[in-house]
Amino acid sequence: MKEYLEEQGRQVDAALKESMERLASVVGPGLAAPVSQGVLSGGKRIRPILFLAAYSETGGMSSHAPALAASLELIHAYSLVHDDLPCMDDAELRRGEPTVHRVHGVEEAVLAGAALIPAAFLQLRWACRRMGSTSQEQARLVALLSQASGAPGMVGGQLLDLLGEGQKLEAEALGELHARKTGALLRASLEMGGVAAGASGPVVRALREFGTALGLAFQITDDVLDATSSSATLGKNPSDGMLDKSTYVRLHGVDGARTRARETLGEALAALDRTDLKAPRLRQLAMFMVERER
Ligand code: GRG
Repeated sequence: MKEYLEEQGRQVDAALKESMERLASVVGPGLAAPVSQGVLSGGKRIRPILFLAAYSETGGMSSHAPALAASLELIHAYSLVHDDLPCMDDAELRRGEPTVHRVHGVEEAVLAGAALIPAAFLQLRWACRRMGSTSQEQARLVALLSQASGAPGMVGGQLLDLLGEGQKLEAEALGELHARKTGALLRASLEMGGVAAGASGPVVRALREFGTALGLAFQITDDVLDATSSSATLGKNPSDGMLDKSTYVRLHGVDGARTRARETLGEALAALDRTDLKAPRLRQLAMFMVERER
């Protein structure tokens, strides 16, 4: 698994570097540095890796798939740059380094994050052309990425998160918040893998169900890590307690949240069991996402 993650990560990083070179030539030196820091500062690359696993395990064969996968990481990178801003989580550290606004300034970080959103869609279009995707596939991919990243997904989830600070959210409200804030982009990574590979409707639906449960399991694990890990391991300062956020650890305790994460992982795997999709890599990735240490 370690070698697989490293190899997939290298392919994604190569596609991201190429994407950053193209972007640097249009954004100019003032924004190239903060944009690059946001994108190329490491991270697990879990969304593009999920895309690539779903793509290959549903029959996709194009060597340009990492370029399409990169579009998901560009959206993820923008969300982290903006999430760290003083008006959001006001974070000092991300991936073991000072955050983009601490290094380059708040205005530059706002603009760098904003530049990454259209860049992600241009990256998607660029990759689709190289992969020979049909116009119908391209339209579905654009719709999936838009819904996952916009108000119905990540941005709407972030609003629920801000509104929920200082309140005790119950399981249902917390579930909706995370299904949108974190779950939507993870789920879209899987669905987009299936769509790009030309997978059948039932297979894409199974990926969607798998992604829905996996997104939740990933977030519960995130809450456990925030409550139990150090800044050195996480590469960021644990912040849920300080920001008075509702979390699964608050609802169930650390052990209860760990149990809930494993149960939800079981629900994710069961969604794959209901199809004839064996998908060993997706299963391994799902287990890694719940057992991870950072
Ligand atoms: C528009 C100003 C403005 C703000 C919006 C959209 C948004 C900011 C924030 C989205 C919230 C968000 C950052 C969700 C993701 C939560 C999460 C679990 C992040 C960590 O993901 P990992 O563990 O991180 O994959 P790495 O570093 O490995 O990439």
